[in-house]
Amino acid sequence: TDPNGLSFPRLKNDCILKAAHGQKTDYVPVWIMRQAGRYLPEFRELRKQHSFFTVCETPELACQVTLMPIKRFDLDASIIFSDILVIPQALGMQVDMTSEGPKFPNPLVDVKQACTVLHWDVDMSKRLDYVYKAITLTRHELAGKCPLVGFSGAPWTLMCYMIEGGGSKTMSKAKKWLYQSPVESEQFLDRLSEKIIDYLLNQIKAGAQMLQLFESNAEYLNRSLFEKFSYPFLTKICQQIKSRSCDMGLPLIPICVFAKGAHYATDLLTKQPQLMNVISLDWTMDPVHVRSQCSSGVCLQGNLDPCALYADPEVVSSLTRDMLDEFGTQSYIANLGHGIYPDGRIESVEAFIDTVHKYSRQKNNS
Ligand code: 1CP
Repeated sequence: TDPNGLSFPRLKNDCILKAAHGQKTDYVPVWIMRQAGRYLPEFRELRKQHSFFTVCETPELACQVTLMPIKRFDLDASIIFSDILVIPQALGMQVDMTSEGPKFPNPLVDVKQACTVLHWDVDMSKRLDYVYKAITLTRHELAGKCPLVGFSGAPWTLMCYMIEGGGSKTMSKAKKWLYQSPVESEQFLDRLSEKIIDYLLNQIKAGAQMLQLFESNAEYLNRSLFEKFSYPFLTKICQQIKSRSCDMGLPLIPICVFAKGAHYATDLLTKQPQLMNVISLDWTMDPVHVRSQCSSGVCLQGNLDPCALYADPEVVSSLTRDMLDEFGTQSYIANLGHGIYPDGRIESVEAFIDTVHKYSRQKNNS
């Protein structure tokens, strides 16, 4: 029985949690960012009937989609079906999901407006209730097959979407805030952090067994901007989650940070293993180099190029073995170096997962 009275089926596969805590595992655990997505025909079929946010907001549908990859593949984690943009929505922003990705018809204009127009007093425990319900339902439906990962966008990445109104090649509008109004930007990021902390604690309460923070837009920063506008908030979020989980009698679960493109800061990211238990590397980062900088106790995650899944299964297996040779087989979670693309090949996904399991067992036994 978890705290807060929820009782869930017994967990049968805790391999990823062991790896995240730096404990010895018999094999390398594996999951795939965006594993419940458009590369799955059953997902595309379901999306014909329901809009993206209807799926997110309907616990039964979110649960059904979360389980799709688990039914097909031998994965060591599931990740709740949702999106990082539910936080801007909760703060009162309209988000439309188009075929080209998310679009905000009314992005934030300036710092002053952001303070007045957003619903900062929103109660995250109520407003995003559908996410927590989906998590609790999915924990039951998983029947202990593997742990359930919860997630949130990190403050800088959410700020980018809220200002740019969608994807951008440069993030120049969002970066303008950082250079023109650094103090107000920090205040804005801090307020977002508070909302994220609240959101993630509610996910733990609902049954999340590991968390991932997506700082997908770290690639638009450099070390000095990252030190000011991202790292302090990632640290604060992890610190607060750990200490408040403790105070609230919630389980102390591992946190994974994915700061895409943060080459310039892998030393910072890997120096607080008690806060940031897992550091996820994107597909351009060198595992051997990052390992050499790591404090002991840090678990690394990643980082096969999502495009490698376009290759034939034998080639994928060979690339996966090379990746395991570089990362090693302990304190390691295999994954892609970013989310899987809509045209990723199913047979290549199978080859990836199968090779991680077989080759890591073989290496551990030799
Ligand atoms: O029409 C559709 O079905 C839309 C495709 C889609 C899906 C399947 C979007 C739109 N979001 C999702 C689900 C999603 N998004 C998950 C679900 C769980 C899983 O991994 O299986 C997760 C974890 C996310 C996280 C997310 N959303 C991130 C962080 C990860 C990353 O890729 O860097 C980001 C940046 C988003 C925004 C977003 N939502 C959707 C798209 C296409 C995007 C990216 C847009 C862009 O490129 O800027």
